[in-house]
Amino acid sequence: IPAIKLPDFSQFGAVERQPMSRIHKITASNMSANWLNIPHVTQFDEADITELEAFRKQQKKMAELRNVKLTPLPFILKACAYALAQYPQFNVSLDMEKEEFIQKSYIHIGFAVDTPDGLVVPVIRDVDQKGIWQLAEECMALAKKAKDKKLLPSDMQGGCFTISSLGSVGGTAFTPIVNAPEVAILGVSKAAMKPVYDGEGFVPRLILPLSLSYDHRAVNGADGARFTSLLSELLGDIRNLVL
Ligand code: CAO
Repeated sequence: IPAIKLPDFSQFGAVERQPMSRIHKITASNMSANWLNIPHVTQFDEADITELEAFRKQQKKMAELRNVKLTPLPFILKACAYALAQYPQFNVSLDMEKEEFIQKSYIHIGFAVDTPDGLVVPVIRDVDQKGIWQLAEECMALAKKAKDKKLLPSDMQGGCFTISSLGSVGGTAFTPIVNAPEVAILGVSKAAMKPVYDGEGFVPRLILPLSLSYDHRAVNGADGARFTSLLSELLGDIRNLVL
């Protein structure tokens, strides 16, 4: 592809050059490769998390006793694990040379962590087999390790799917880039109170925006919509997660 020619910026005003961090260099190279190799589609959806949020708030005392921070992320991890089990076409990698799908029978999910040095994606193993408290503990421990620059290569390997949560920051939707060799990534934006019609009138409900990008070579559009509909259903009533 044609390179981008840089002008001499100093002709426009003062500038300063800084070397990229190692993480920035790796991220830049991976993002370009993923963007150029993967035909992306992003499916948007919403989940009504009013009840989930009430439940999460009820757990505040228990969270303090356990010394963990319980955010929506462990619930989203659990819902994604359930959806990956239900729709295994999202839990594959593509071997285009051999023209084969590599189907995984484990469910390891990465989550993007924003650090001063750049973006890293630690991976939680066997999310389907873990409870919410354990997931909350592992999220906290891995995010801390990431921010302290202590992640080992093995902490970032083996992911089947990634969650990029910008919920604590803001935004209504975005189009995340698939983290190859995975074939899908879920972007989560900030939940907001919205008026929802319940058949009789408008009621205030807490709505979580979801943005699922997937590799259209591996997943078709109908499955993309099925996957986010299931996530919306699971997060709308987390009792579904124990079924
Ligand atoms: N909507 C509204 N509020 C949300 C939310 C959402 N979707 N997700 C989290 N929050 C709230 C949390 O509940 C918490 O509030 P309380 O203390 O009142 O409970 C607050 O936001 C802060 O949460 P957090 O950021 O400490 O924890 P988290 O589990 O949401 O996220 C982590 C952890 C590591 C994912 C996050 O710190 C992070 O790094 N996010 C950035 C990821 C990123 O950069 N993605 C882009 C990648 S592509 O460039």
